[in-house]
Amino acid sequence: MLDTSSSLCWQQHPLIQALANTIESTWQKQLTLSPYELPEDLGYVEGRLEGDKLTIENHCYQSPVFRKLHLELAQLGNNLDILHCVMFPRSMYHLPIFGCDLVGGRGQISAAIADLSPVSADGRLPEAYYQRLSQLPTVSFSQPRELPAWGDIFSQFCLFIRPSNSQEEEEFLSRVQAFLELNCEQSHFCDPVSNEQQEIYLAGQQHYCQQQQQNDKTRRVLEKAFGQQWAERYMTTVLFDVVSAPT
Ligand code: BLA
Repeated sequence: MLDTSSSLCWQQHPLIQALANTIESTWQKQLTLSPYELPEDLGYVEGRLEGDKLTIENHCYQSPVFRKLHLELAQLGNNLDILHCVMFPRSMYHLPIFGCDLVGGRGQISAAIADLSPVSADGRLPEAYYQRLSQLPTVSFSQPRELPAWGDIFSQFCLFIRPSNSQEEEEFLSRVQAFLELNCEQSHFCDPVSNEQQEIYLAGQQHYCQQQQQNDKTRRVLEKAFGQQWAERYMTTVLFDVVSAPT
C-alpha cells in the first residue's frame, strides 16, 4: 500500500486510488527498491491554475534493473485528478517502458492509458511479452479513444479508453495489473546486453521521452499553473528526462 499519511491519494477518484495502491504494492513485492532523488524542489509542488490549486506529489524509486520507477499523483482543485506512472529500465536490459496515465474529473475518468512500449530498433517487444500478452483474456471497451500523432511510440497492446462504468474501470485496472506483473517478473529473467545493443535501447528510450514531451495537454496544465519555463523543466527533468548515457 501507498504510504499515505499526507497523500493526495485519498482525495482522488477511486480508480486512481486503486491503481496507485496496485502499483506501489506490486513494486514493493516484486522489486528491490531504493530511493531515487528527484531535483530537490520538485518532489512535492503546489501552484495555482485560474484560482484552483494544483498539487503534485511524486513517489520515485530505482532498482537494480530499473533506472527510475515514477508514480505521480496530481490534483487540480476539485476539477482534475491525475495519475502518471513510468518504469524506465536501465539501458543494459532489454525491457519495454511501462507507462500509464489516468486523467479524470468530477467523478469521471476521461482518459485511461496504459502500455508496455518497445525500445528496440524494429519496434518489437521482447518475444516473451508477445507470448504472455496474447494469452491475456480479450477485453473490449465501449469508448476507445484515438491516440494523438506523437503516440506512435505505443505498442499494439496499448489501451487508451474512456471507461464508461465501474465494470470497465475494473477491467482496465486488472489489465494494468497484468502489464505490471509481467514487467516486474520479466525483470528477474533478463541478462545485460552488449554495448551496441545498449546504444539502441538508449536511443529507443530517448525517442519515447521526446514524443511524450510533445503532449500539449499535459504541458498546458503545467504551464497554466507554474509558467512556461517551469513546465518545460518539469517535463524534461521529472516526467520524461532524456538520459544520454547508460545508467
Ligand atoms: C492526456 N494528460 C492527458 C490529458 C491531460 C493530461 C489533462 C487530457 C485528458 C483527456 O483528453 O481526457 C495531463 N498527465 C497530465 C498531467 C500530468 C500527466 C498534468 O501525467 C502530470 C503532471 N501521459 C503520460 C504517460 C502516458 C501519457 C506515461 O504521462 C502514456 C503511457 C499519455 N496522456 C497520454 C495520452 C493522452 C494523455 C496519450 C491523450 C492526449 C491527446 O488526446 O492528445
